[in-house]
Amino acid sequence: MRSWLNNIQWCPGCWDTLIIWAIKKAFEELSIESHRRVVVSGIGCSWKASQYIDGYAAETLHGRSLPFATWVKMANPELIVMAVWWDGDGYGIGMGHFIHACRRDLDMTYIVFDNENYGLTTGQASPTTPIWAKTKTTPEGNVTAPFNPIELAKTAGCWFAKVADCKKFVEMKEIIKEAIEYKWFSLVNVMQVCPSFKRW
Ligand SMILES: Cc1ncc(C[n+]2csc(CCOP(=O)(O)OP(=O)(O)O)c2C)c(N)n1
Ligand code: SF4
Ligand SMILES: [Mg+2]
Repeated sequence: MRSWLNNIQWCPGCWDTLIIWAIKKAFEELSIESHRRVVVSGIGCSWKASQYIDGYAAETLHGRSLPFATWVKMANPELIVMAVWWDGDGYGIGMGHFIHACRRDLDMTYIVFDNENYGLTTGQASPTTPIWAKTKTTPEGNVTAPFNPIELAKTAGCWFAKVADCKKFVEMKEIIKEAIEYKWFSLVNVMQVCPSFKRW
């Protein structure tokens, strides 16, 4: 059988691979077998993430993985449900779903691969692009301040909202494990390296 690493279709040097690896290790170390987990992805560079993680998987529409994941959890509360999203996906088009998922506070884990830009569509500004960063849609520098997803999550009712850094593998994996074990809605915003478009 070919390794999942041989199937990766991201740009050379993309750190998405490390995040997927950390999620896989987290499930493994928590002894959560593949038949008990469901990974739901949205649209962005990493939409194939759910294919690279053993277990049940669904690839949904841009901004729609949380409502889909909510439905899965409500249909079968025994399943360990994870939604994987990206900054444009989750904090742009999917923002309404994010806020309501925090408010509902169901037992699900929400991982955001935050590369601070729209990578799949080749580098436009996203809701987390830093001020003054130059992107395709902000050639003179971004004049709109990014918001803070952690503070927003807490305000909306989610009490497990943490930042992880994809360059610190062990720490990232431990935070993901903690999030999976947390019995309510948990957010892990992973700061992700995007060598193709994040130049700040
Ligand atoms: C409803 C809808 N609108 C727009 C798009 C086009 N689209 C695809 S990916 C994307 C943004 C991707 O950025 P992000 O969510 O941050 O993921 P990344 O590629 O950076 O990992 C957009 C706007 C789409 N697929 N569906
Ligand atoms: S655009 Fe960025 S996030 Fe997307 S695959 Fe390439 S390096 Fe990775
Ligand atoms: Mg992005």
